[in-house]
Amino acid sequence: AFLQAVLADESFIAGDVSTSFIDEHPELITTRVSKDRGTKLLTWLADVTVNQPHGEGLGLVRPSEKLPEVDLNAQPTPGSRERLAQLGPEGFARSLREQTALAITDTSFRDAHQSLLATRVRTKDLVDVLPAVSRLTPELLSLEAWGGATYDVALRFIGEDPWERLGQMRQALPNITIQMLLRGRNTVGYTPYPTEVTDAFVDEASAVGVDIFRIFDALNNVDQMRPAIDAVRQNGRSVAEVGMCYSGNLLDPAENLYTLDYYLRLAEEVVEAGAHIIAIKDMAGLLRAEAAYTLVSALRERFDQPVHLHTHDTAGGQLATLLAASRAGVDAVDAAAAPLSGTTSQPSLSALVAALEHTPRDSGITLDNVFALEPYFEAVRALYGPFESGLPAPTGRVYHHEIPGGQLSNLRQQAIALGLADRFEAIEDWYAAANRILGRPTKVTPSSKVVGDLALQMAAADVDPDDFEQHPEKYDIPDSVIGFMAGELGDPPGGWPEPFRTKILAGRHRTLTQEELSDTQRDTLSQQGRDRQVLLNHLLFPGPAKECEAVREQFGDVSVLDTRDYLYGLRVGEEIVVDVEPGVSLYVELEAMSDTDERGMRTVMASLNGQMRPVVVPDRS
Ligand code: 3PY
Ligand code: ZN
Repeated sequence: AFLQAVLADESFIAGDVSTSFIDEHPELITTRVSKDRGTKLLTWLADVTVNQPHGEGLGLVRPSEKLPEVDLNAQPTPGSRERLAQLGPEGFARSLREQTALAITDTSFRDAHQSLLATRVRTKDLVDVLPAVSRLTPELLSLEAWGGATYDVALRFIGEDPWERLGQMRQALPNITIQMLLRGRNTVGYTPYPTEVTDAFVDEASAVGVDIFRIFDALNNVDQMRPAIDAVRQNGRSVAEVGMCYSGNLLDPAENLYTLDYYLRLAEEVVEAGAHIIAIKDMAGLLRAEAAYTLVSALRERFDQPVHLHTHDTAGGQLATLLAASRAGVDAVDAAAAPLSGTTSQPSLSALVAALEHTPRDSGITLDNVFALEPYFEAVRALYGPFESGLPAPTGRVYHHEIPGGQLSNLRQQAIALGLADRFEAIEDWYAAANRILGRPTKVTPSSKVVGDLALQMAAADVDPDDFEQHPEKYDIPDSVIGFMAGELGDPPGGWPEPFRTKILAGRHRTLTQEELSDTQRDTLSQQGRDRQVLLNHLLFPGPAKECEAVREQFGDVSVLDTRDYLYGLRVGEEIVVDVEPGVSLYVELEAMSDTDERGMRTVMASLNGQMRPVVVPDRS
């Protein structure tokens, strides 16, 4: 009866339905809401509660309940951040090279969830644990916490502004450096941007919170990285870590491209371009233990810069690689919290810290403190279950197809979409064939996408790769492949595959038009602050930036919601507390839900700070 009364209520009936936004965003709900923040958030919660896009989320624990007990009144021990401020980037790199302890970067905040959970981990889950991390593991070299796909995904899928994420992480982590992954001239996108954009992006990222920039180019072309390296070096306070993407197996006598010599020559260019730190970026997890020993020994013998090793544990053996590199003198390595480690992610931080304990290269990190943080990350992983990549165990097939960690999980999802879920090994074979046909380029965003696009195209049409290579003119060719062959990503390390390239490009002309920046845009890019951040969002990801703003307009700042509520909605009788800002909380309780009416709508009765608020949402479930 109460529901009936509410349904008849004037104000409820007046809540008309806006359509234009919904036409573009059918995934979003249609009720027009009052402008107040609580009602907007309630609208999001009501929609998720009715439609359960990710299921009920039964039995899931809030990660905040799993935070270790830490005295938050105690100041965190000074760490790498203070060291960088004191020594400057050159001195910081020198001290890294001189220290005996193996330095460790924790990737749980970026690459680990990019590689396991489709980059979906939200700001709240990243920030809430940082006060504990800063006090329990202050010996970490850095937290890799920004860049790569996180920028795009925050705007596109999470309704979050990446700059706000960075600022919040910075505030919560005063003593450990924050590291980001920068795709050279592509910054955090998929195509090259003008130098002004790179400069502004790096300057803004550094001002808001990034200390160490790991820069790479998908084809190991140092010229493509130079603007980013220059931009990082320019401000005098940031560290330029320059990556060499690793492919093949340098110990294999049959390897004629990605040899030790190749990497030493590349390292020379990287150092000459101004790298403070040399990174080995093993994005697919191909670097075997003994090869790591050989490569790291040679790099440290020839160069003064510290060497930082990044790998993915796809085949399951990469702890051995980290330890072999450690014996060869590698200065720093990457690992992830155990619950977010393994397979397409990095090796386990606990296993690494334990392996080094009481050895000359003891990391200095307290093992008990590392595993004290694990229940939190375990709860986070469970919460994001719907975004799991579906790789249940290590796979040795990576040595054959060389698919990078992040892409392997993506491709599995794409295979499902193509109806080839039960033939993933065939997709892997097509990927390996595409790799060979395209001349064995290094494969990492965005060159990995080119190879993946070709593989999926051949898979969808069930093409014989040899016939494709001989007669590409007979087949549809993905745009990205034509662009790649036209040199849009630069020259690949092994040169161009001929006559394949000539056949592909015959009769096709592509002219890349790059939009000119306006004077106003240039002006905005020259000054640090919110306007510049918003402009960068729109320059890098025009569509997603608009979508994110539309989500904000309709639902408010959803980043304040707990992930369990954000993804799975409310349960009848349960009260949740939403801290919208320090000192301001909303108390929300779901009282009842109506059945679906003849218009396909359901009314969610919830109380907001004790007041009943009916919200009507379309039932799409
Ligand atoms: C990215 O570019 O996002 C990567 O993680 C590359 O390895
Ligand atoms: Zn990686």
